[in-house]
Amino acid sequence: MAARGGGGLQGPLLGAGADSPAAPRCRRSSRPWTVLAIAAALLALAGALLFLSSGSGGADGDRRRVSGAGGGVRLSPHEAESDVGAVAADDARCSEVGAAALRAGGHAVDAAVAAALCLGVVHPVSSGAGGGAFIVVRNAASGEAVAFDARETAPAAATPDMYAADPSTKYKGALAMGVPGELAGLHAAWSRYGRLPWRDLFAPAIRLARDGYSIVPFVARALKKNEGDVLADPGLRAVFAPEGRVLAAGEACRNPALADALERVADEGVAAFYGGAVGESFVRDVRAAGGIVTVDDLRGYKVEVSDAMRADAMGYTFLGMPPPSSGTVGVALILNILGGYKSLEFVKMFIGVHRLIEAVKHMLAIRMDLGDPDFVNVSGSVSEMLSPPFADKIRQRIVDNTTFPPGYYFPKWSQLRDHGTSHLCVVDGDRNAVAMTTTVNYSFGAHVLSPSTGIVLNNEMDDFSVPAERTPDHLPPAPANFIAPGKRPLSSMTPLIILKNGQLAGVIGGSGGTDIIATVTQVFLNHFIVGLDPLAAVQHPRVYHELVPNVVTYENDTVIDGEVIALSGEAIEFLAQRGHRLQRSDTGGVSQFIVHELPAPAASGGGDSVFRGNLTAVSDPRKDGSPAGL
Ligand SMILES: *[C@@H]1O[C@H](CO)[C@@H](O)[C@H](O)[C@H]1NC(C)=O
Ligand SMILES: *[C@@H]1O[C@H](CO)[C@@H](O)[C@H](O)[C@H]1NC(C)=O
Ligand SMILES: *[C@@H]1O[C@H](CO)[C@@H](O)[C@H](O)[C@H]1NC(C)=O
Ligand SMILES: *[C@@H]1O[C@H](CO)[C@@H](O)[C@H](O)[C@H]1NC(C)=O
Ligand SMILES: CC(=O)N[C@H]1CO[C@H](CO)[C@@H](O)[C@@H]1O
Repeated sequence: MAARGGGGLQGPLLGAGADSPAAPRCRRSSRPWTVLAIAAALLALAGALLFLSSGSGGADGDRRRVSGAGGGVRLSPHEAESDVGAVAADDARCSEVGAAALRAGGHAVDAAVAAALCLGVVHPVSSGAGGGAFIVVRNAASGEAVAFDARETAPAAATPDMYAADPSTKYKGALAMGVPGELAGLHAAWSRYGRLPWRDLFAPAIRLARDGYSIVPFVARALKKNEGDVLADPGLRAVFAPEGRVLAAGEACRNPALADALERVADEGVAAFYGGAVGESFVRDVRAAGGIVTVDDLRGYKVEVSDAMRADAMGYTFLGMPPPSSGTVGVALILNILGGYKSLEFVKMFIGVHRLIEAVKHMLAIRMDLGDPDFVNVSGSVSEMLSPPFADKIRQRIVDNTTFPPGYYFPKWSQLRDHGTSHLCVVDGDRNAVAMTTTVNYSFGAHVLSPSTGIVLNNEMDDFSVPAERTPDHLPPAPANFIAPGKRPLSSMTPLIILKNGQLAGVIGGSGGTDIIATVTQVFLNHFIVGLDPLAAVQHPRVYHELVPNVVTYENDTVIDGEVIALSGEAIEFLAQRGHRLQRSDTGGVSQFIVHELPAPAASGGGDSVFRGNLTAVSDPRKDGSPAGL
């Protein structure tokens, strides 16, 4: 039998078959993760690289399940299966909170709201009520797909030069905060699709904030890394360093002010934040810390609701965010560049990595023409990035035996270097789907916590370009992305819902700033094109590029649960021979992924009816997340 992804990792090469009946897949969780690295190295020797070779498709229905429905099947800490519904967040507790909403009869949106509120409490390092989000929802029965842009906006008092006097205030301190959109976005999506009471969706998050929750290793690491700033801010210190040192993994953390704030928003609705008592307290704290956001800014915040952007590539349809996200068009452009080669077999080989990197470099150069469509006309750039003939022209500029300095890719504007964030995927029993990426930009956003509300301030203003910027690439800052009141900054966030022949095929997205687009592209290719199973597709070592500096960063890291994720030496050698400069990285993107198993094309023909296949949900081991199935 052919190697099959995660199973195949240990299968044919190590002899003992994950495919043999005596070794059910569920036992994988008890195997030492180092086996993965050894297997990966062996496979690399065999010549398969970016994506481990695999004979059969990842969605071909030959996977075994350990048990039937009821409780979701757990195969590894980072994987869950269900034929009913699933949630993949980057924290086990919040995946479970989302799954509980589904069990209570909720729509995928109910689960996403409950899980996002939970993340804001237990992962304040990545997201929360003081941040913003992109939410893509597809209703299976109608096929309707809607994009909710709840990204932070520049406050009314913002100006293009507001950070000229002290550039550090663009990312640190209350002046770095954009008007938060998170709660408004959750409410807008819930108003349209939610089935459960708004209040009920808050209950788990409120309980965690009030009764306390355990700090996970990922958050403990971030606290340690930012210890100086955490101790320096009275709000952060009270919650995360109550005894004068930052909390360690396993210690209990309580945030009673956040519990109270969430309770009011649960009871009174989002108006409590957007102009009401919670918002007033929040703004008072923000202004005391030097911010310029006003209660009127909160009152005037608007979620942008539009049809999801549709892009077609490699035989799949992608539903995602329109600009100011550069993610949907970015992924589509890369896939259309790669999809134009005669056969896709190369994707499994070393040359696939080289071509991918080249496509990423071209995409990065082009996407900096994008910005908030309410302020700049990006329609020309968007249709170009989605057009196959444009991708063909770029492909002709890719050379298989070499890479080029940045100038070759015609970068006009300095790159956006964004960060932070958390991505979650939900599919419910009706096969409605949600892809949501939420963020406070940086670890702990602006490094300020509002003491009266327990909410961490975002530093999303950092995602704008500013005229006076000294950029690391010595290119001018992108004018399409300059600050203006009410404007939203360009983003790399890439929540996507994937369709095949009109049926749901998967939900995907990631965190990690500029690396998000390359992350999502590689996970997609690994599963849908190479045929790795969903877990292996996420685990597989990735490569990244930011165009400037002209360096490929590759993963070689031991993640939290001890698993080693490392690009092979042979791959590195192959890329070096083509002139790539390589640098090891231990902070790549993080991806959550749900695959909906569809019948083989020949077996389909169910017409317009919604197919209900098995779901496999994966939370990236890089952030030590766990999904939950029903
Ligand atoms: C935006 O630009 C495109 C060409 O790139 C043009 O066709 C269109 O008319 C412009 N739209 C507006 C509103 O100016
Ligand atoms: C790449 O191949 C071309 C011919 O196909 C050759 O002219 C060029 O020197 C090669 N470049 C490198 C870096 O090997
Ligand atoms: C990855 O890092 C480990 C530990 O530093 C090192 O021993 C190994 O050679 C590295 N592997 C590659 C392929 O760079
Ligand atoms: C889901 O998986 C189970 C067990 O492998 C299988 O019996 C069932 O047919 C699958 N359902 C669908 C819709 O493919
Ligand atoms: C404060 C901060 O670091 N913000 C991050 C927001 O994203 C940009 C892009 O990476 C980072 O440079 C900033 O560091």
